[in-house]
Amino acid sequence: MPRARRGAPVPSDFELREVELPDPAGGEVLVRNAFVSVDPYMRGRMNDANSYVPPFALGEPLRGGAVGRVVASRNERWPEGTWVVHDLGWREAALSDGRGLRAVDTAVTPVSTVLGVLGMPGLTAFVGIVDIGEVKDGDTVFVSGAAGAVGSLAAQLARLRGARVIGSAGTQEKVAWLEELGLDGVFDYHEQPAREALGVLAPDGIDVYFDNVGGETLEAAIGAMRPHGRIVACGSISRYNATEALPGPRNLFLVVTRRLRMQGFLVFDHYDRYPAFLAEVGPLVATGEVRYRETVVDGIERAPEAFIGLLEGVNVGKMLVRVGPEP
Ligand code: NAP
Ligand code: FER
Repeated sequence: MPRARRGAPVPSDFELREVELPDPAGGEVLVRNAFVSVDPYMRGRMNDANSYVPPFALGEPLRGGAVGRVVASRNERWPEGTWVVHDLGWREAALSDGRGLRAVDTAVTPVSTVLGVLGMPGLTAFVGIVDIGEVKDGDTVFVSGAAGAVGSLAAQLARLRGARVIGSAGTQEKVAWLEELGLDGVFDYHEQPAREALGVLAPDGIDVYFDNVGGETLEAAIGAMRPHGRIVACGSISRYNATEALPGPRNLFLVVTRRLRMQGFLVFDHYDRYPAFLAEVGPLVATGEVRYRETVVDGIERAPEAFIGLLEGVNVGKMLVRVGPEP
């Protein structure tokens, strides 16, 4: 990435570079990627600001999730032919010292799923619904960004726990898919303000709000919360490209009067839940009881376009870039 960015990213923020990779040295493996991931958090890492992870370094490949096959190995733990998920990001091939690799089972579900419904976004949905939101039978749950990677699983997991689920998304195609998934109420936030839609779809209020977008939708959800409700603060994508600090929800005092709990979380703190998540959601995905969609863009040179598109809402489900052969 050649420069830090204010506002929406543009193609000239990115540069495609061809480099020769050396053969693996002792302990190293060469991974040929099939898919690289584009995720909303990457926008934050393009700012010149430190968080708990450093920003992307200028001139270096963008780090992030990717899945590929070990094609040359000098590391006994990761023999040639093994499929692995790793964090070396946007490239066709990567040299790894073996640290941070996780083996991928290619037998049951396509490898792409380890970056989406069975990967980081999936775990985010699981932790948010189960651990943070404590969704239970009879709850009314509202999920924004409901047709996205995180949101579409969050909505389905809430339904499977016996909740009545309302979802919002940004296009008619997404609304139609969410209706097909059996959500109890769906609206397009471009067509109808969230406050109005929630008044119609959840006239008795909501118990849990799974927030992927922030902004006006968050304010509307706070206004619709029932006493002792829980707000799962997962993301705030409506502000990721903002060039100045935005005002918070004007009705935040309702947190006090309605005794609400609003809790933020980062999935990186919850990888101890990965086995429980996979045990529950893996079989549901394999049988088709939980459904997922992916929007796939072909070619590493199109990763910037995929990322910019993700922030604009081009994707249904998980946004991925295919950069090499699948199993
Ligand atoms: P995603 O939902 O698959 O893709 C992003 C979607 O955001 C777009 O498709 C678009 O859909 C929507 N969007 C873009 N601009 C918007 C706006 N101004 N207002 C409302 N929606 C907008 O991405 P994801 O990976 O599943 O991530 C979803 C959210 O979870 C993001 O906020 C992300 O930062 C957060 N997240 C948090 C964690 C964590 O650890 N806390 C982990 C992963 C993801 P529409 O067409 O519906 O607008
Ligand atoms: C995300 C948005 C933000 C995310 C992580 C962050 C894993 C973390 C931001 C920070 O630490 O500043 O979607 O997903």
